[in-house]
Amino acid sequence: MTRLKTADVMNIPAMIQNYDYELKKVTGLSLMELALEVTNGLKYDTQIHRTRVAVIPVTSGEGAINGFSEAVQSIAFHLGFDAFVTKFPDVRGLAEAYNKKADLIMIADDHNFIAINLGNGRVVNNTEATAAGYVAALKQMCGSLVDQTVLLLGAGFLGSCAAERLLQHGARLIIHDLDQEIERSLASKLITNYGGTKVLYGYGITRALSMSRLIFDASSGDVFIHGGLLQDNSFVAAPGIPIGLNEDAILKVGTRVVHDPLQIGVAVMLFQALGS
Ligand code: 2YJ
Repeated sequence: MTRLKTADVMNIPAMIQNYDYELKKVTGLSLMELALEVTNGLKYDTQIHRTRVAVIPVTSGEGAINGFSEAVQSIAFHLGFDAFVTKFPDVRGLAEAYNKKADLIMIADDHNFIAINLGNGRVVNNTEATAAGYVAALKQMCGSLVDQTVLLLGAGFLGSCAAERLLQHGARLIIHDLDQEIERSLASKLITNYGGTKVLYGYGITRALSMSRLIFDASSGDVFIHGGLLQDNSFVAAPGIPIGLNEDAILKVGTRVVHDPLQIGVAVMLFQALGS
């Protein structure tokens, strides 16, 4: 899992309105509408304004990331939550969150980023929420995933969460990972449940790209897709950091791409934690 850097998150608070405007242009849905789409059944209501969200900085491992907690808070605030960053990190921050009557806690170390709803006990994991949000974004961009071939880049935890969701939406998957053993292992697991016509693997990146107009980039490796390999009219959902497209490919895909460091994942976490 890629560790976020200050440069990835520092502009999120200042740019959140603009980000949402662009997201709506690309997917037809605002950040809130996308998160509500994932948590179908949940309705927006004034409960959000009454929900106090405490973001607690964590210094363990590689330490707090300057700007991370403020970025998470700004996303929650933008969505209408009553969000604050605790003055203290770690266990003192947890005590502060309880003392200040937080309803929902957001907390991340180097391995896990979770939301905990103290009222209903729900715990939501950022990776699962991010996968769900980006699958919804890809579906929105291209209309429907039913019988569409999606190239899934990266067969780690993010990729495997996305794979389940993509298959549940009726897509056919081509799985690609630089590590062939990881690729084979995810594909075999999915084939058991969804069948061999729905899950393909072992094609190599060039052939896989020639077969797929839709790309879900859950990789966190080096840039490896060049513009020449992308089909015309491709759609890319890229939660992986950094994005696996080089400059040519980014130019070619134009506005048909969704990629951010935190916004979609955090929005979906918040709404999934609220529950229906
Ligand atoms: O509180 C802090 O500032 C830090 N402990 C935050 C650590 C953030 N964690 C990561 O960057 C992890 N790799 C998980 C990020 C998930 C984004 N999809």
